[in-house]
Amino acid sequence: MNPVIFIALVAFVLSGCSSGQSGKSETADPLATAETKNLLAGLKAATDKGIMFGHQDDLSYGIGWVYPNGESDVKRVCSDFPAVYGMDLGHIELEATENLDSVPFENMRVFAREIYARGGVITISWHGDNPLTGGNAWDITSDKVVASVLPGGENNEKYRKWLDNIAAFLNSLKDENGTAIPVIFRPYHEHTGSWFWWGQKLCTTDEYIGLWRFTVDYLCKEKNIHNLLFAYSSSGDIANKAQYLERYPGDNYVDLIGFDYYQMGDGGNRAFISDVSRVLAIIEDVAAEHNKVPALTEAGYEAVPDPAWWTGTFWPAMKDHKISYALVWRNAHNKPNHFYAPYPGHVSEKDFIEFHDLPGTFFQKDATALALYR
Ligand code: BMA
Repeated sequence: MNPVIFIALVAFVLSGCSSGQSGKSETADPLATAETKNLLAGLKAATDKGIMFGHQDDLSYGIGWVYPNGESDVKRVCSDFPAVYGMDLGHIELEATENLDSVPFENMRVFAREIYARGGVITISWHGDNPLTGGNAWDITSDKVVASVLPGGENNEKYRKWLDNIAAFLNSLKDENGTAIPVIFRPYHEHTGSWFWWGQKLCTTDEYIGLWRFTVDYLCKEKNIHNLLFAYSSSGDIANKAQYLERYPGDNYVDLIGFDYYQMGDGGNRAFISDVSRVLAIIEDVAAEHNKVPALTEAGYEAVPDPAWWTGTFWPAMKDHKISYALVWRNAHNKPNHFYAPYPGHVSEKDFIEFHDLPGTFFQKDATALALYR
């Protein structure tokens, strides 16, 4: 054989026979929709350009307003929506009409359409109740909960029904043409800590991995949901790669990897910068080795009492890293001082506008320009 043809053939075979990006954007769900695959590729490519800003429940409520009376605290401050929008499915398992933070699931459906139409990114977590005790996600009175929902466990049937509710909701996220809206699903987060029923001390490694794989397989294979990317995210207490990967369910079950980290108390700015930066370096490494997309899946400083926190602490913690997004937690409207993004009149308002204007931060207008779904 002509050596040139031979080399070309070998290269073709090694690239997985694809004409595209050598399988570089393979989703955990091989049957993921084209838009979902494009989103993963788009997120990956965008890490070279900047970091998207995200906010939990951004469109649902804020300081002094509840949908539909307002729109977004972030937009009120910097005239731009976030690029990433967090939502939570807690209580959908109970067939409630509102989630655990009083957001009607019906509203989330409307928001998802709006967000997708303008090219924003949706990430959904699940603070699901404790299926064994009937308590909430933070009920850690038993270490038998995960085992009880796995196949052979007494709550497996119940858990399947819970996932049916999750599947029905995810399946209902459609644009006006009936196209499924892609979502980054982030269940069983902060599992390296022990404050949720799926946490480190509440189940074994095999049980956690079993829970993750069962959930992904059930949604993708049994319920045929194909608009999901899966995000694996630990808590911030990560010392090294081995610890981060101890309960990693495998490359075929994960698309994004991240961790959650909050600044607590005064004077914690330096610790926030050094800890976040150190753990980001760990997950960037893991992401490179496993071909996943890294992100700071939750972060913040409750009530942001530092007027220069955005450009003085938040940005320095991540600016030297190539991550997809950093999402701050919700601006509760009925829980005093429980907010993580500024609102008009807040002490960090001016600094947040500067943060928005940095070339390396992406908000909605930038995300729209990135055309992540095409
Ligand atoms: C926590 C707090 C709670 C909320 C939960 C799930 O961090 O914000 O008030 O219920 O997240 O969103």
